[in-house]
Amino acid sequence: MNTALRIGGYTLGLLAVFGGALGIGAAVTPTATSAATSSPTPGDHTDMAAMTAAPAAGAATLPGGLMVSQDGYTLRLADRAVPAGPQTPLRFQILGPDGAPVIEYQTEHDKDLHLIAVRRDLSHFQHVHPALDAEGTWSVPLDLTTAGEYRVFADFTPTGHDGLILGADLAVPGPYEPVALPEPAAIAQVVDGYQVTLAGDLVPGQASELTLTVSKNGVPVTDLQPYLAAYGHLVALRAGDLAYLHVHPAGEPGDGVTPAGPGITFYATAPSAGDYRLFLDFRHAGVVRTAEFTLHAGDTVGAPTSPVTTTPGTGPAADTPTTGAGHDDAETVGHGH
Ligand SMILES: [Cu+2]
Repeated sequence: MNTALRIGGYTLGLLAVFGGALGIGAAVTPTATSAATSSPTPGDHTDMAAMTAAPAAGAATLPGGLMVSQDGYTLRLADRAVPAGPQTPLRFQILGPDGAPVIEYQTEHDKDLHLIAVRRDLSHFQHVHPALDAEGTWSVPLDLTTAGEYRVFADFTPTGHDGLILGADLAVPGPYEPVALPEPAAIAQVVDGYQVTLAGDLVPGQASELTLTVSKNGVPVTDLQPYLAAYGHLVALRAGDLAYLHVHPAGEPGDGVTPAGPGITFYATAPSAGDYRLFLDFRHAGVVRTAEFTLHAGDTVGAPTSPVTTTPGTGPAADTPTTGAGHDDAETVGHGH
């Protein structure tokens, strides 16, 4: 493919992304292309991908988790509101294009479906794995001790389809005080002497390398245990609308090159500048713990200043320690409920 065609094809893809149904060719210039993105390197597949993916590019570039229904699949919660409590059952179905509950899933990261629940102020994060019954209804208990507006995300791959992340609101009636988003910080203190340090910049619009380094009592942890087919599982949500970022780990346990710590590397794509909340689940000594960070996309993570606590630091009203909160693993650290 010559350069002109390459640029043309690439521009076409961008137009599909940015212009939606606008007529193609109206105001296309190569300059606009190069200004809008980094230029494709010779020989890569960016141009072809842009062309072939053009019809679906608009949908593909929308961040996950913002919609309750996408590509014919719908997340249907059994209840829009559930009572507060430490073990409140959540029941839901994934409805397929034919309107029937989906029963066949493709396993990703060791599970057929990952469920993330978080209060809309980005506190009270939980990552659990519901059970599926024969009728296609998923169920899992959630720790909804604290009232508020929650967002529930189902992260799954229907057999024969690309992965989807659908989101739905869940109300937990009762009085509550929203907590402010903690300031960006490069260090998260986790209970039991664990500390996690974040290095890397979240650059809007591109896969950004983030490395989270785990230590315990000041000693680097080099024997992390696989959790969900990785040495860590990272969820990143945009403050403001809880857009769910695409994140994938660099390497996996047993591939011969990925170390079991202390560093865990991910690639995360932030859809825009702004603030994001990151939740790292990692497993060590048989226990899954979570470290939380606020990261501002577009800026550099500064030198460590004052250590910032995770959930407990979000305010005196926060009653749930970050660590161990919300995992369904029996071995997870308990904390008073
Ligand atoms: Cu999961």
